[in-house]
Amino acid sequence: MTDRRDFLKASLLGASAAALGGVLPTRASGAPLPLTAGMARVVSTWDFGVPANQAAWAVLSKGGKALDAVEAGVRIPEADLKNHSVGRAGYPDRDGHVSLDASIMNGDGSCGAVAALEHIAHPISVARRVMERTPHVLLVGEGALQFAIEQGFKKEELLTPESERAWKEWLKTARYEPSINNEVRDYGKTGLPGGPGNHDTIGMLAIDQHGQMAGACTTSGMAWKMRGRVGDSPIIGAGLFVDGDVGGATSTGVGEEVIRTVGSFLVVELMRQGRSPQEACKEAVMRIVRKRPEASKTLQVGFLALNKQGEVGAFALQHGFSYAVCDAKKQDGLLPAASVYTTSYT
Ligand code: SD4
Repeated sequence: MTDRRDFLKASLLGASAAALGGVLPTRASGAPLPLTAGMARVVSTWDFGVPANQAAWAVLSKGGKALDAVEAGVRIPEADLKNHSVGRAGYPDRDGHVSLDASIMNGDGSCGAVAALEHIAHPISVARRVMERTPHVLLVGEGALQFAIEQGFKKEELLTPESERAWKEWLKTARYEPSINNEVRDYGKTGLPGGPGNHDTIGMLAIDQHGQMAGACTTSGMAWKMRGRVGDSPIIGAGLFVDGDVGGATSTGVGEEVIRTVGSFLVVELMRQGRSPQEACKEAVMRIVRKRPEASKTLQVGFLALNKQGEVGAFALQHGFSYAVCDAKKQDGLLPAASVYTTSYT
């Protein structure tokens, strides 16, 4: 029964991948094959991962470092005024403040993060400075802002007129209902990075030509969240984890569920025990299903993983999670992830 369901889902996914102009399937799952030594690859969450990967690829293809690539890559959606779930123009909290979370991690275990950071358009670059210029891993709120300003980052108003309008519209009901973004979106076709939903994080993982790995994760978090709320994205082990001996993982969706299961760390540890990236992502999602069987039906969580051989896997609770893959063969691949629950395309 399960096999038949999986088979049907795999066929549908293959068809969707073709429709999206994705990477040509090289395995039954549609995921690209492992890399040979000296080749680079970058993967990231959602359709806005396509242009982000291209910026990362500009670094990787010249022999640059994975760490520089992931920072450069995720700065693209952070700067995108049409993207309301990452960086500048992110939707605010319920009190109208845009507050951003980000983390960055190297395969050698060095990492940095910022949470509830306001007024700075590129939290990922502040996270990198935390990693490289402080003895700490995570700075939050006022302290993170003070550090950013000391480091020369510009203090700006991040609430755009469009985001402000959306927030005022939301205030009419003020109901907090994270939506499941399960439209299969294509960045190029819809022109709607971030889509109509009220959340979506970019998580990016890269392996460079020297075999080094790094990851980055950045978000404005759940739209209309409580002031001071921090999600999984800046929590090392939850929204992002990279161990160069094994691989990396990142997550998107309702961060509370990912924090409860320390999701990205779990995915990497499962890979360490021999699971493929796909199997590891699926098991991390199933952990949420088993712990919270009812809640898991109504919310989205997706994991994306890249092991040190360059194999890629992704899995989500709900249908509609997509991930972008970029390497020397294809720079604009977008693939739909397999999921536990299948809801209809809208
Ligand atoms: C958070 N995980 O703050 C982020 C939001 C997100 O898709 O990824 N949404 O909980």
